[in-house]
Amino acid sequence: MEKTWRWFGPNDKITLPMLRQIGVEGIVTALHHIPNGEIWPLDEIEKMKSLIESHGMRWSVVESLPVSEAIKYAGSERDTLIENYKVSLANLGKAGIKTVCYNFMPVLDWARTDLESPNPDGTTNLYFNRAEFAYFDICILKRPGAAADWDSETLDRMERLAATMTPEKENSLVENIVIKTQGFVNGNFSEGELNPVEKFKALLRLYDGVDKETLRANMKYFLEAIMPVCRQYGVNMCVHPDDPPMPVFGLPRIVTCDEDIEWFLDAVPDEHNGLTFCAGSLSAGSHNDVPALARKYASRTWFIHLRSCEVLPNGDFREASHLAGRADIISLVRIFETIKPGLPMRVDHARQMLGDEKQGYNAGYSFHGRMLALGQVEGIMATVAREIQENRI
Ligand code: DNO
Repeated sequence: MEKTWRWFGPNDKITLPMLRQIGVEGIVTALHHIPNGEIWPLDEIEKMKSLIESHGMRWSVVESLPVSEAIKYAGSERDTLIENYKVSLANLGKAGIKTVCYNFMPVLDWARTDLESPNPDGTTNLYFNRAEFAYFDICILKRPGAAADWDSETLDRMERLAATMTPEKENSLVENIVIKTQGFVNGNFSEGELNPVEKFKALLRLYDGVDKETLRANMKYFLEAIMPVCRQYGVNMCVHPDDPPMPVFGLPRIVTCDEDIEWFLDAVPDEHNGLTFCAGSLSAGSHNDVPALARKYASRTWFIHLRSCEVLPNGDFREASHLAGRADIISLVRIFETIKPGLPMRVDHARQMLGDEKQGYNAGYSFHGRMLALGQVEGIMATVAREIQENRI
């Protein structure tokens, strides 16, 4: 696997020289300054590429070239937006950047309720609390019919939580779900948003009447439209699984499990239509056997996210260490290195430790925590390389 790292561009407090020192080979980034839906000009792409190369690394993967909401819900501007997307893909292909990660999640890119959940050793990590998420859905958004989407155990927990809620706690829940996890990856929301809840509701309304079948049809429409450009320039698209891998806010989700992955790969059976194997998102669903999915879909995978979740008996999930949790990263490295060696891989959502929490890094993108995780994964990679060399696997 190629050791890559998600870097948020020249404003990232973690600099390219720092990444070079810790053994990163490839950079995963995007032109974050270009608004969603607009064309990525070739000269801007070349500028970013040269900057990365001047520090002895390469621009391995684009994460993300965002798919605008109107493409997902099939708004009137969809075809114009797809044309822009195709030009950006062609420009990336001309510059030699051939792996593009995107997602097809309506409204919300990923979701957590707590971004600094404390561990006994003094580190913190991300956490998804079902009762808090249900509270946001039912009591803050006041989404019609929301209660019917939650199980009785979660609703009981939510009632108990409601009794202890304060305006400050409500506010931080909104910040975590709508702003802090979204602002840096999703053009829908930004820091300092005046009325995030109203904006969120307006976005949800765009999906009125869009069910799973419709969203699937819209994804197929998008993929079929861009495949000719991908073939012409050798660009590999890799969709990121939905995080968490289950429906939220009554919105359909279409990349959550084996059947979903099989569906979108078969719907557009072109090798350029592939998967970002995000072990973390997939392991957050107790329905997913992550190593089995890796074995089945390695050949259509173009990019790997290594992290691992632990699902608790009440359905909450937390990010585990990269050596623990449901993902079984040791098996995943064996599977990918034997079936499709050399894919770009980045560690993801590591803990905050040793002062990370004071740096204001994007949620899930600490420095020390990710560096430790990368070291752990490097150890696994070296062990697996030896196993392969000695014909032991
Ligand atoms: C969160 C990330 C996602 C991912 C996008 C890809 O930490 O894994 O934001 O980059 O969903 O489009």
